Amino acid sequence: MNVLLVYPVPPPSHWPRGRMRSLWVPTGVAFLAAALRRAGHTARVHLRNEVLIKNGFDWKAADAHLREVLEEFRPQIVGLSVLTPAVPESRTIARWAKEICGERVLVVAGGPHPTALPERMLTECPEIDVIVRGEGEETLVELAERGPHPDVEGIVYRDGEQFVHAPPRANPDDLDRLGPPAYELFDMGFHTAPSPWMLRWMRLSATNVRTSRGCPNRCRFCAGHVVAGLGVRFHSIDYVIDQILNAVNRFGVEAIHFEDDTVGADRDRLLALCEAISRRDLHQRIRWDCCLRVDQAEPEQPNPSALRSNGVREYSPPTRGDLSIDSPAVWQHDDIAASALSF
Ligand code: B12
Ligand code: SF4
Repeated sequence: MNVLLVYPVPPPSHWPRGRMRSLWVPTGVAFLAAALRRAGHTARVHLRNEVLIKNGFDWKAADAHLREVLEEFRPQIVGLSVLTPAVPESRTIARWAKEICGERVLVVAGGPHPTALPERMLTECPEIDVIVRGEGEETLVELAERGPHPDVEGIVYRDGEQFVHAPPRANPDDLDRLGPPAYELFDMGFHTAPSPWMLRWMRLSATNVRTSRGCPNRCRFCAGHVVAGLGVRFHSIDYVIDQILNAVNRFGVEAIHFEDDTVGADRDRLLALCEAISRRDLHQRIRWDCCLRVDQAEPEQPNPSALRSNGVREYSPPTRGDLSIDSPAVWQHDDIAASALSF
């Protein structure tokens, strides 16, 4: 089956400080594509932000390009990965999919927004047929095989005027078996182009690697748990080292951003990761950075010098450092942003 995975882009009003510059490989899409390929399907990915960055933000050309991909690839399934600000664009893309590929194309939406509000998303976007809630690798593969059915765990869909909620699907514990991400479907030259936005303000060739899913905390503003659920699940250290080696040897990166929700969830495991990086001499070859919760960044926890000698570019104890505030409402205020950065 041909499956087109589309990553819609939020409107410019939601781009941090008015600029779209993300070079991240979207991990969810990359894992979904890998699962589909393992199951024998033909997957393609289409990242709207990438197309826009590459064509100088010519929206008309970007729209025409996606419509051409739909014409030419003729997917049986179009999967949309949806964040709340990208809902209007997701609806437009779902409409194009139906117009171009016919009513029989199955339009599926997953990601934080549909997971949180499945009925609302189906009501607001009548061209979307099915919602996948939570982590979607297993659900999407089963959906491709069986179509919408009340036994396909993790889906919500319409049946006439009613919504059918299949039983929820537990997020997988064994993360290694879901990887590696389907890098072969991405333009990795684009994603690893030297950029100051991957590792704070250093113009390095870098990529994002995920070592875990989920977080043990519940910060009030954060929707991370909506998809990942309670607690944290880890990739094995061997898997992470393989991913770093792959990024260094295959893509030639100089730096890694560990994109976990919070790498400090388990201090001993973070130190074990540092040791494994040193054992393979990777600390001589790459720089890396990551996000910790502020209260995990006490000077002695984990030992900053252990991290620094391990290739960490920036370690910021709470008394002098980089306070991460993940809220557009806050970042719109330059004075707060500036004081956060010099905190
Ligand atoms: C890494 C990250 C980023 C990175 C990289 C984003 C990227 N391109 O991948 C950066 C820093 C660039 C970023 C930017 C933004 N982000 Co962000 N980001 C995250 C973070 C921390 C992790 C996402 C991730 O990789 N998860 C791991 C993978 C495995 O999970 P996943 O992506 O959710 O995908 C799984 C499922 O959702 C599902 N799924 C996803 N899509 C689909 C599609 C289909 C068809 C199916 C079947 C299933 C499915 O299956 C996937 C595999 O299991 C989350 C927090 C979180 N923990 O979710 C916030 C989060 C997703 N971001 C958020 C926001 C708001 C943004 C921005 C809009 C912020 C802004 N104003 O700029 C931008 C938008 C970027 C864009 N789309 O262009 C919000 C979304 C909230 C919401 N209501 O939708 C979150 C939840 C954080 C929060 N504030 O709570 N982000
Ligand atoms: S520590 Fe980070 S990922 Fe965890 S709940 Fe807080 S903001 Fe979300």
